[in-house]
Amino acid sequence: TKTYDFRAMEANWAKVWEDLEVFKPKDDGSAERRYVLDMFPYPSGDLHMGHAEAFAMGDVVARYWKLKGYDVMHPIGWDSFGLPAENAAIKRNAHPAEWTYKNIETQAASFKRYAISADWSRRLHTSDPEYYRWTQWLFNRFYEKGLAYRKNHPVNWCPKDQTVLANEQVVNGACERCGTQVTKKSLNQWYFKITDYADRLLQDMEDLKGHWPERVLLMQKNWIGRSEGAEVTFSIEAAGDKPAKDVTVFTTRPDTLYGATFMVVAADADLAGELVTDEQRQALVDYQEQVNHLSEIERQSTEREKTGVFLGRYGINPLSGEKLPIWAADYVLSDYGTGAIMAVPAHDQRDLEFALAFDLPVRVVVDTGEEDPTVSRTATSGDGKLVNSGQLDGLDKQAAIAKAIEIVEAAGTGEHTVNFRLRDWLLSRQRFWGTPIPIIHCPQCGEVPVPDDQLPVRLPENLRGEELAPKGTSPLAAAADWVSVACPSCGGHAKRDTDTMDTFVDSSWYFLRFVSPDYTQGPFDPKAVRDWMPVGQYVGGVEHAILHLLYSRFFTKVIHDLGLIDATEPFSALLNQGQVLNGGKAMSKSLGNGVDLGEQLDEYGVDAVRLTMVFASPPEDDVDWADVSPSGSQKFLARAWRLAQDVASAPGVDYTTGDTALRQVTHRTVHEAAQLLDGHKFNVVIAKTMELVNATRKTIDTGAGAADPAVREATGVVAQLLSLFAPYTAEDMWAALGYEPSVANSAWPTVDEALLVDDTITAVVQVKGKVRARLEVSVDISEAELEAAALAHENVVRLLDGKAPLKVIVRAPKLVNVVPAP
Ligand code: ANZ
Ligand code: ZN
Repeated sequence: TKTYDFRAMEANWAKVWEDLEVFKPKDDGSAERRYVLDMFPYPSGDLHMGHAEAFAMGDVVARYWKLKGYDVMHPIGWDSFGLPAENAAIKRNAHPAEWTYKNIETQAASFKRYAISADWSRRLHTSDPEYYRWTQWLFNRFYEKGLAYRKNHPVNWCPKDQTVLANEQVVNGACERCGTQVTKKSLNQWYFKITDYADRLLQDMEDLKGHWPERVLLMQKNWIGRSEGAEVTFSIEAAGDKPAKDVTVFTTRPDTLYGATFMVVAADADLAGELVTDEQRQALVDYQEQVNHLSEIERQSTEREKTGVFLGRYGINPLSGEKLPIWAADYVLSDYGTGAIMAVPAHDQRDLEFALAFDLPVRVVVDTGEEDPTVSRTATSGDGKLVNSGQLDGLDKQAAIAKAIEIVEAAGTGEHTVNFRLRDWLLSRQRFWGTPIPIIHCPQCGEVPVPDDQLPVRLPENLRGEELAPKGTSPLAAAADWVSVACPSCGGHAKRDTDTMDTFVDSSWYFLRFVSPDYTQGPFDPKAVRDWMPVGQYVGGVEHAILHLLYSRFFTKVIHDLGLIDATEPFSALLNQGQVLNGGKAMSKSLGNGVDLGEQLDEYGVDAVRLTMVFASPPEDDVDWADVSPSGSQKFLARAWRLAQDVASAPGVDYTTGDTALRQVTHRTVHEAAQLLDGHKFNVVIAKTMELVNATRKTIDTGAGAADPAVREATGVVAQLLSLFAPYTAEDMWAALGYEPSVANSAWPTVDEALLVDDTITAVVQVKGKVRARLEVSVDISEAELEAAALAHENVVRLLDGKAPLKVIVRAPKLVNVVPAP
């Protein structure tokens, strides 16, 4: 007898699928189209356990939908620009493309072995000129709409490494790599105006509710950070030769205006320098120097002691007329709100800490019934009655907010405003391995976009190793031949922009390219987009909950507004798979608990590894590899596979003559599996499949026997269900049952409702008081279902003779009494 040999199966079926192009969508409108997408991989070395999990989950959905009869598109490609390739190239004196494309080939081979049901004909790489040509084309459209612009922005700068540092790379004010004190440097950089879309990005999340994980929606909401409040203007008294001036603050709590005891402006805002008196100027300059060494993260840390300097000036509270000293401090950010605040220490914790540190007054204006903040060192932010607040006294918080806004609006000293935490998207990178920004800087004409018919602006191919290292400017600046170019507008000497785009730009529209990856008339074929978008199921890690998803949503909206697509959201449903852990901890080199995917596949086979991933827990949960048993999965698969070897009836046999008990298990399994799969309870489907395997084995060994039609039916269903999780084993079973490949092309089994009925009862149907029919029904049949079944019975139909009954009395599940019309 044959034995379960996963290696032979893998060698055999992978090739058959490829030859048959099983997973290429028909794309002819003969079936409803559905688009399943896994977040595309970054080509860092070979696939790892994390890929194995994520792609196993996405594949369940793609294969399930295909069995259900949808025309499924499930493409694959690579997010292939980015730093690791560049760093590897610098180290090896090579070009980043070499490392990148070598890794892509390795991963592609692994994905094929892993039996992802991908349409390989749609493969794309964001670092291909054929792809980034259209990334640049889209940049041009954004530019025309005023959605791509340049501005100066201070960046964290390491003077020794001559490089820009991300906030995360600044540790205690020093460069993470070399320990040098970090400074701020102003660079002219490109931005996308995502803030123009803040409201829509927030609003449209309503439609994603129930289809996206709640926590992702919450993270996006917080990131967008809509705040309602007021801008209130304080007039600043003249001091010495400094004239009077207005300063506007943003507050979400205008009700606390009477509790303001000082004002604070961001230490790094120009305003601080404009306000400061001559006596205080040196103190401010020293303080600014100190603040310069901090990253944004450090500045916002609540752990740090509050620091600041008095600017020597006073502002007048527009409500109370009180004089408030003005300070500069780093806990107020220059790029949020107006960069200036009124400080209300009794009701704002940061202000309270500052007040306590500099001995400034604390005045309670909302009586929350809690302890005095000066004593408890805790600001109170809850509701209560307003006190010490003139015309606001006695109101509660909400009413006082409304009243205060009314007052300042009437006086012309303030207005209701909405503020967003979301910042514009800084897309410039001073790095080599990315999409070049298609702009030419001309001394005569200024910024000139590279004309569409001259795209792509290709990366130079002659740079190697150290030439790619950042030197304070983009490495592209060193490629003199490349930089120097004729101005498209006047023909004079001009220079290319030397920044490349954040790789998040590449991944913000790749789902649109997949619908027509070879299209040359534009970034995508409009018809194909209409046919396929939006993505019906997107699958990927929660680490992309904010940026990638927000940027993709932004791109989709802009492209919609350009009139290029109908969709306004890219992904109608999102599934975040969990992580693969080992021993309860994320796998890492330093912990030495990494598990090599290749070794697992060699030892247990692709199917056993995939089944283990999916069986371990619901897809959203983490999988701890220390707690699972790929060898157990392998044993189960062998057991399932043996059923197909034992089936002793021929294809085409009449299942209805088979063993009812087994048929009931089979049909119930199919029925439940569909519901479970729709609800992403993949692990439970596997458990149900295991039960079906057991029931089938029992029928073969001690019941109706291997020749019973029910055994063939059940085994076919096992193969179909397993095709979602263990495609090689499933295909081999399908072949053993005598069917043509591929099981993936078979149809989802039709459920015979009668076999779902668990406990049945005989219901009596009376017409005019006489028993006219008996129905076998479920004990829990509803009144409506029973009535419908009774009225559909041929005897009842005949007696009613086409007329509606006068009355139907239903006593489910036992009796229906039909009173015909006279
Ligand atoms: C007075 C006040 C009283 C405030 C109170 C809060 C509580 P969100 O909700 O995040 O929008 N703020 C305004 N601009 C700021 C800036 N550039 N940097 C740091 N803090 C700033 O926060 C709005 C509140 O944060 C504003 O309301 C302001 O403090 C502060 F009981 O004004 B509030
Ligand atoms: Zn010019």
